[in-house]
Amino acid sequence: MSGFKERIFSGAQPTGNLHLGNYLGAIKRWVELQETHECIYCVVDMHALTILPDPVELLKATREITAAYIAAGIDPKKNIVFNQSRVKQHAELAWVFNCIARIGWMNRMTQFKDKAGKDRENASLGLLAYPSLMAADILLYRATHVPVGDDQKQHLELTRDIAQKFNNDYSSRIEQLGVGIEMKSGDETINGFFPITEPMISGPAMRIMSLRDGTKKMSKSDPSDLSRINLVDDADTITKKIRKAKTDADAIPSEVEGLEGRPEADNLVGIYAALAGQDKAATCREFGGKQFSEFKASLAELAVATMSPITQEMRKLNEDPAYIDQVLRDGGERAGELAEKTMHDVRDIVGFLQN
Ligand code: AQP
Repeated sequence: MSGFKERIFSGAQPTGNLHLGNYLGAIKRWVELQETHECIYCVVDMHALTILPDPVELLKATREITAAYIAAGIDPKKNIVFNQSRVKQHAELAWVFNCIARIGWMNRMTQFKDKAGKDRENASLGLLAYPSLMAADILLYRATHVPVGDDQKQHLELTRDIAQKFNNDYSSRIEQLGVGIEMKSGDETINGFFPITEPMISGPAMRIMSLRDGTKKMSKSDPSDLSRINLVDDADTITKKIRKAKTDADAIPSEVEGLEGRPEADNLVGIYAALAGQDKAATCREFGGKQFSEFKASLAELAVATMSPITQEMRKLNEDPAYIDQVLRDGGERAGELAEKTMHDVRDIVGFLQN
């Protein structure tokens, strides 16, 4: 992307315990990216409100998720770690984007369709507008890259659509105020205010599936606790959940093509590969011909070795809420400064009087 300084933004919702899917699909990547990029990691508590959690649970989960970020290896001094609701400009920019985005775009979002279910008329307006707030989260910091799991791909495409439409709708004003940055749009070079953000979705853990059903995403809201490995699970629980994970009767294939049409096998091989930092083909070569009982024992051992230090650190951090609150306050202040810079220009661009 030309012109814009590379910056990472991502977040997770404090809607319950983080699980292995959140860790492998997102947080592990966030930790790696802090070595090379300026990163902003958010606990998106305003998004959590779309499912109306108990207020006391929301407060608790906000602190716990922050503890999980830090325990996983995110350095809150080097990066910005904060909770979304603290920086009011998220809501302010989301309103501007609500006036840019089209209802038809929102209605097409599969996450909205899944979460609203059959009774769409009764779903909250917040649930429908969720992707518009997500676009605001990202673009408030003019983030160029967003590392997320595969389930967020459609929302990121919509973020790009919103940025593009804003840049087009206000192109002459952006030029007149001199607040744009040159960037490529197809073959053309245009002067845009918001970057067209690149999603970062790759590797064997883009979409970790439920341990009980290889066709369903591993999710915080799955009623079965056996369907996921929570970051707070102890070694015995992790081992038990992997032992009970659904599989088929065949052995592990020696080549990755042998996983086709075998969702549960594909998922467990993918989890092993992501934990071991290899691809699925390497895992198939290592375990090809072995029975699941043997593979699951190795997978459990690797999962416990990877997760236990994080779980222990999380427990320690959870006993120090004052430290967590201080991290979020400090991160909120630094995020707020960046956010206000963007929002000040946005107010000028759209024509809000602010002097
Ligand atoms: N199963 C998954 N595999 C890979 N990545 C995943 N992510 C979520 N589930 C998986 C990624 O984790 C990041 C944070 O997710 P989130 O908490 O903001 O949202 P979510 O996708 O709504 O998570 P859940 O667990 O599925 O929550 P519920 O059940 O409440 O809907 C994101 O980058 C996401 O891609």
